[in-house]
Parts: sequence; structure tokens; C-alpha cells
Amino acid sequence: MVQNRIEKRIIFQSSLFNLAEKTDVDKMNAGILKCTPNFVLLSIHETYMQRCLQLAASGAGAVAPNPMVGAVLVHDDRIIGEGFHTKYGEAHAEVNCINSVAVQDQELIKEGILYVSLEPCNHYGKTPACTDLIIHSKIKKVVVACKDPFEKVNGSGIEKLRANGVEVIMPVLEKDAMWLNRRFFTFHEKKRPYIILKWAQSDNLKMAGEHSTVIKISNEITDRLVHKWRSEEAGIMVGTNTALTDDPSLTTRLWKGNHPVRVVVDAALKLPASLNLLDDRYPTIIVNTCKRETLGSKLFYKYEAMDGLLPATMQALQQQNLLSVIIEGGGKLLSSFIRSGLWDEARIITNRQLYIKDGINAPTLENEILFKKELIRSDEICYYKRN
Ligand code: AOF
Ligand code: ZN
Repeated sequence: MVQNRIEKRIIFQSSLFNLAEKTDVDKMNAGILKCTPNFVLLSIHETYMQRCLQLAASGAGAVAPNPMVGAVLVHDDRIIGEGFHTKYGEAHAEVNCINSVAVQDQELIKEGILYVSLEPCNHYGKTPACTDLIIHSKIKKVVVACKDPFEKVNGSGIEKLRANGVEVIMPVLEKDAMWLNRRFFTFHEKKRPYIILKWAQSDNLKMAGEHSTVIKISNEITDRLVHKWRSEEAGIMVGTNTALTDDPSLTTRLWKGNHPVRVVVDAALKLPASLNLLDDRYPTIIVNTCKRETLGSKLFYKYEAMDGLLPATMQALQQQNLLSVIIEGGGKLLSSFIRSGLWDEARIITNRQLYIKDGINAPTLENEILFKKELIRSDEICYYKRN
């Protein structure tokens, strides 16, 4: 068998989920296809884990605040079951995977290798513990991408499996798995939401005109992308000035998807009730120093001025179980997040054809690493993570 000679399979490095055909392995063995820097070799475990991650990602937008998880059951190098966590509160990936095995293959379950993109849970939450399911199914080998940081799991799933004679191999594609669930990991490890900074600027790095005059910077295609970004986060936040000058709705009306919880800073509760984001159509948190109260869809979250706005906001979001937040301005609020080192990702849109004379300066990132760049007409979009 070819696979015995080359224990690895090939994928194109540029597209993680795009597995090359098995025939490529044949070609490599025959010396027709050479392994070049454009290819990376994946082990068999990595190959199936990659499939788990692909399945896991299908739960995007439906499982938060749970993580996205995928599982694959393999017997003798053949996938006999697949599943993912499809909806918050419903069955976990392992359950869907084992339930998907065809009747004629069910005898093979106990001889199979279960691949899971997150440590199997070991607690009875909204659903029973997956560790028990694995043990009762008599599966003897489990390959796991990474540990579950949730305090009720946190390594205990792996311990329980091993204590019951199940071989656990891990980590496999850990970095990819953690990146996919970066919001979930940040929330549980750092006890705060994953923070994405977003702003648009002119080619000469201005984000508004003189005296904060609103100037349209990004084009309408980019705006649709921004609404997609909004739909992927649990919360969206702006400062007082932006709420007043832009009167944003902070909805995802240009994209089909979830509306994030809106968060606005209004320390002295001076914002007029007529503003779009105070319209009660969607939940909105008003971070202030005056009162704690729930009124319709509005939660007034009171904080002590001396405790600081940002820590208070992080606490408010954490209490509401919001795994992530996108900060959409203004410059002052964005800069305070940057100065505090309180950000994980930044997406900056630069309209290369726009020059704003005498405008307001855009913020400047610190300790950033550029990891992706794209162009939409004259809008250049740079994606950064914090070093
Ligand atoms: C798994 N497989 O597919 C997922 C896991 O309230 P519950 O019962 O849905 O449990 C939620 C927790 O379970 C969640 O915080 C995370 O730690 C884990 N998610 N675990 O074994 C899965 N989605
Ligand atoms: Zn589970």
C-alpha cells in the first residue's frame, strides 16, 4: 500500500482544508510529483483532525458561547462516522459522530479511532458527558486537538479517558484548533471577551474630518463585509462621541446573521434616547456611573469611576457570557484599548484613494503582527493580531 511507504499526505499550504487527492501520494511515490515548499506534509492523524476542524467550523454562528467542535470516527483508514456541535444546548460533536455510524458499521465502533477537535467534556451540562459515551462505546483510542479550558473540563476529560484504559493522543493541530475557537479560549483563559478593534482611515491615516465631521471612508462592498464581521461577534461597542456624531445602529442589516449585543459608553447618561442604538430593537448595554437597571432591551451597567471604564466593561461583557466584542470607535476608545494592551485582533480599512485634509488622526497599533491583507476596490484591509 502506498500509505505504508509514505505515512503522510499532502495538502496545499495556502488552503488548509483543501486536501490534495490520494493520487498525489501515488505520484510522489512514483517520483512524478515533488514535495516543494508550496506543500506541507500532514500525518494521518493531522489529516483526520483537519476534517474535524472543517466540520467544527460548520457550527459558526450557532453554538456560542459554546465552542465549535467536530469529531470523526475512523476504522482502518475509513471514515465511518462524522459529526459536529450544531447548536447551543444541543448534542455535542462526539454524540452526533457516533450516532451517524451506519447500521452495518456499528460493530466497528469499538475498533475505531475517534478524532475530536476539543478535549471531550467530562461534566453533565446541557447534555451528558462525552467521556462516558466514549467509554460505553468501548472506543479504545481518541485523538484530541487541544485541551478544553472550561473550568468544569480543563484536563479532567483526558484524565477520565486514560483512567478507563482509553489511549489519548494529543495535541494534534493544536494551533489551528485554538485559532478556530480563539474567542472561547480567550474568554475562559483570560476571563474576558476576545477583543477585535476595527476602524477605517484615509490614505493619510485620518478617521474623520476637521472637528470630527463624519466622512464616508469605506466603500459599500467593504461595508457588507463589516456587517458580516459584526454577525460573527457576541458584542459590538462604541464610545460616547461616536454614538452622538455617527448615530450608528450597530446592526447587521447588510448581512444575514446574528445581531451582536450593542455596548455603548455613556458615563453620565447624557445620550439622547432618540439615538438609533437606544431604540430597544436589540439588547444594548449602557456602561455608566449612575445606575444599574434593566429597562426593556437595555441593561444599564453601573461602574465606579475609580475602577476604570475598560475593566468595568470587560466585567459587564463577561457577566453576560459574551465571548467576543468588536470595538468600532471612536479614536479615543480604540486608543485606550491599545494603550491598555487590551486587544487580540485589529482590522484596519485604509481607503488608498482618499485624502482627508486637517482631519482627526486614526489610532496607532502597538505590538501588532500583520497576518492577512485583502483589497476591496480602493479599500485595503489589514488584519493584525497582538504580539
Ligand atoms: C465536547 N464536545 O461538541 C462541545 C463541548 O452545556 P453543555 O452540555 O453543552 O456543555 C458545554 C461545554 O462543553 C462547553 O463550555 C465546553 O466546555 C464543552 N463543549 N465539549 O466534548 C462538544 N461543544
Ligand atoms: Zn461533550
